[in-house]
Amino acid sequence: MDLKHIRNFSIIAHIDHGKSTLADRMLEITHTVEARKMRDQVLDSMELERERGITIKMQPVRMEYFYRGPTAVKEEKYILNLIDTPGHIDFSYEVSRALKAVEGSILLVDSTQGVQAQTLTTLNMAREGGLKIIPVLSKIDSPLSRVDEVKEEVIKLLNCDPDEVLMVSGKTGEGVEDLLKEVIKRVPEPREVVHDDDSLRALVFDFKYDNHRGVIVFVRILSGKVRKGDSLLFAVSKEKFTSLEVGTFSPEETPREFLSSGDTGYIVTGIKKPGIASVGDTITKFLHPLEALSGYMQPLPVVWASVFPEDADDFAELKLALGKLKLSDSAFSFEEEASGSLGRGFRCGFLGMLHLEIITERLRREFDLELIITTPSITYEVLFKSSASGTRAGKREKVYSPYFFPDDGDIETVFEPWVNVKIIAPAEYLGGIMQLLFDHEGEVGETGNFGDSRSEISVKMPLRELMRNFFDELKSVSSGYGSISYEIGELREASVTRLDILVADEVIPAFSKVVSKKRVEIEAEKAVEKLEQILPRQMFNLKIQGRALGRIISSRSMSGMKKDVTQHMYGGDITRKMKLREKQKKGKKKMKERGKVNIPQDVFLKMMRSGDN
Ligand SMILES: Nc1nc2c(ncn2[C@@H]2O[C@H](COP(=O)(O)OP(=O)(O)OP(=O)(O)O)[C@@H](O)[C@H]2O)c(=O)[nH]1
Ligand SMILES: [Mg+2]
Repeated sequence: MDLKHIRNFSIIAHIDHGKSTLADRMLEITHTVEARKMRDQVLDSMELERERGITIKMQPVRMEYFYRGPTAVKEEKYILNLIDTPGHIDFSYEVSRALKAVEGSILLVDSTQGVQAQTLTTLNMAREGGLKIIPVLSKIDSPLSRVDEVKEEVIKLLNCDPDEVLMVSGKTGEGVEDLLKEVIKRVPEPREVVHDDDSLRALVFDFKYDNHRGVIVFVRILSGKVRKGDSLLFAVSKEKFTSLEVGTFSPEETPREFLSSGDTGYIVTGIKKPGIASVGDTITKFLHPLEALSGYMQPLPVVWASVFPEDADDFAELKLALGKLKLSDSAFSFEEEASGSLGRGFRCGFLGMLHLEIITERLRREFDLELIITTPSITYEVLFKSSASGTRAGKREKVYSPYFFPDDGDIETVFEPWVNVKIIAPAEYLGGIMQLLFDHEGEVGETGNFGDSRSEISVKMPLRELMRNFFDELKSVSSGYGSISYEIGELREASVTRLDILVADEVIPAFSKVVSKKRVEIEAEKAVEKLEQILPRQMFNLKIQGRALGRIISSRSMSGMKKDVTQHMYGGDITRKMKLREKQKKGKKKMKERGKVNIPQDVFLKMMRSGDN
């Protein structure tokens, strides 16, 4: 295919503005997906994406479209390589990577909602990449659509001509075919630097892992050609491999004879070791190595949580599972960690609470491991008193895990990251939002109008407070209309302390938490109450307590009960009953090893989730 007939573009937008639904219609118009395989948001193929109705991972797809250009004598075939991206802020690393693989981007704005915080963030990313931006209003079929008003917002935002703004409905398909034509007209064709086949340069913008075929890298070919059987080299990791297959996305992997300059596709590497393929690396021919292109910045995790196997024997299996997850999610990172009482485990870094939830859910579903997951936390920097015990005296250290957060007496100063937040919301909710910001220690900066009826608020607040369920609370005080974007800012001094939770007089390290000193009583009460509700009743009475600053500040007692695990099985299979009793025995053994109370895995998951408060 000559470059003139290739277009690479993405769709970017705030969450739920209709990207994947618009992509559905494009796939239909171009006959990319057979009618019988079509379903809503067909590009959202992960089970979790379908359940939650959101896109988590970017998804490339190759479409063919016949179009007669202004100077053409007949219709010609165009290859349209689309990358659908997620809109949730936790997954914006996906967006930034997708944008390096395209020349243009559809900026979709929901005409019932208007420009939102992530519209601005993704637009900035596209601008930084020098991409051609096509502004499009979505959901114009909806009775709630405010086309004129939102169009004005978009024109102001982009400083563009009114004619440049297109309109579509992903529901009815209106305007979608015109949009495809505009993509061909407005998005520049791919540039090619070198022509000969051996000067292969393929940018790795994503990858996934296949148990049989190893790592499959998603590439944008910037120059040269690649075939099955080629001997290739990762320019950065310097690892050699042979391509087992090359192909394009339709959207499932479809083998092709070769990929060449301008194409978006995949290469099957056969590599099964983790740590070799990384996003941002460049693939070249082994015999004609070229310099790597500029890659991607590794994103900095925002929240951390540690994961331990319930059974120490599962450690190796857990390590393997995390390695595999990392091979399908390059934003995820983990490191080995040992905590006296929880044994050996891993400290994991996430880009936000939703990212954390998705990864832990995948661990549970895809790998069938019994895990202990600690309360998520941001990182603090602690300056230890010179009188502090041990080797840390006088030092300044990062603390990732609440259970390693030192006792008050050892701390000289604690520093914590602040974030610069932007909120866009209808003006009538401003009062409620200001109260919420006050509750979350926000420092309100500039407040201005955004369009006719909305406000834009700049705020600085501790990252700790942003992670304390701020997103959900903002949604609820603004009836769902408030949107938010943020970036990590400076470090400031913090007034925080460690809150421990004790069950039957033993500290459960996974439940320890770093909280604002001002809120320590409320947080202790909340944690104890929640645990009382979700902890299964034991066979004996037990106390649940919250302890901080050297004293017990909250307490509950749970009465015990006698339990026969087989009592709910009427008659039935005696071997199954025996098995259950065996299991119970094993469970009891574990209880002894781990202390007096056996805490099931879902209790850790529930305690971890902020939304379940
Ligand atoms: N009325 C109407 N609803 C739409 C239209 N397009 C999408 N929706 C609805 O809007 C919701 C979000 O649609 P998606 O296509 O998943 O949005 P998205 O931008 O891909 O969402 P994320 O990928 O999670 O950011 C769904 O409930 C859709 O049914 C449209 O053109 N008209
Ligand atoms: Mg989507």
